[in-house]
Amino acid sequence: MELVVFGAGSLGSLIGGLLAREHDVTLVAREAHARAVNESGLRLEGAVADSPERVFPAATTDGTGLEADLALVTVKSFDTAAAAERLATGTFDGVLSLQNGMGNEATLAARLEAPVLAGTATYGAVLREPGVVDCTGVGEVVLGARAGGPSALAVRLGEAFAAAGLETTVAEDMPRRLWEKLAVNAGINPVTALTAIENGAVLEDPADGLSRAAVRETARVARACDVPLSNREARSAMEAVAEATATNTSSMRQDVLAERRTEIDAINGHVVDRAAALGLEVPTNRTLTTLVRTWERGRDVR
Ligand code: KPL
Repeated sequence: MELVVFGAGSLGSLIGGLLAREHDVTLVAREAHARAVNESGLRLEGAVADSPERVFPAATTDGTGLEADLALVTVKSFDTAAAAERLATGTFDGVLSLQNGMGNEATLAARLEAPVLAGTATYGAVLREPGVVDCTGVGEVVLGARAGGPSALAVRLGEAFAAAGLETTVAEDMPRRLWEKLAVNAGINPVTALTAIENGAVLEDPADGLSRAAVRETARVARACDVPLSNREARSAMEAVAEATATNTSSMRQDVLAERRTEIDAINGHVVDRAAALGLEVPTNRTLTTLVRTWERGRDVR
């Protein structure tokens, strides 16, 4: 299968690198990373291989006019519209969003003719340097039709992902899965970013109360949106990811450490916006959102 990974940062490089074990992959990446991959391949380190492994995807900085069976979108949520404009100049049988936050699939679908699938990924990844990606936790990719229900394209992609050794589930309840992942990110990402702790520490005193409250509020908003996600299910999902990635640096903490804009708007900010539209109070998500936005404004990265 021919695949394009649009947005080869940490997660995109890891997933793209794993897919390149089995498929023809092109990474759309920043200049230094694309140059390193084209010159020496992509080095995969950490939990996905017994010893570091080199794979050889193609890499480019230009995401226009590309052709492939699938475009995998892994850009930050605030770059989704710009990515869609460039993807619209290419030809794909399908597009899969593997991004954090809510609303990415709708942004893509509004601009693209190809069918858009939804996905979530809980692999931990850190781009150590151009051409080197470290898997800091083996997770899972879940993908399926964005409105739920069966999808032949999702089954085809699921088989392609599994053939490359990725832990993959094809799901028919993607709206619920997306809200569950949103709850996981709402509980882990801003708390780790604001307090400089690793993911596992959100389960310990004194951070645990804050994380669990953010998760509980997110599940409540999901239910108000007719998505059946109980507090217990959301909390177990967050605890499972925090345990499985206990020593990891969340993507939002990586953004804060690198003084980059975060995905707060599409994560806790989305919970706050949906709650406001429904007349619900989500004080923990509101406070976390305000704190991270204040940090962003202070660094001039908004
Ligand atoms: O999605 C994540 C992220 O870091 O953005 C995980 C590691 C799953 C939870 O924080």
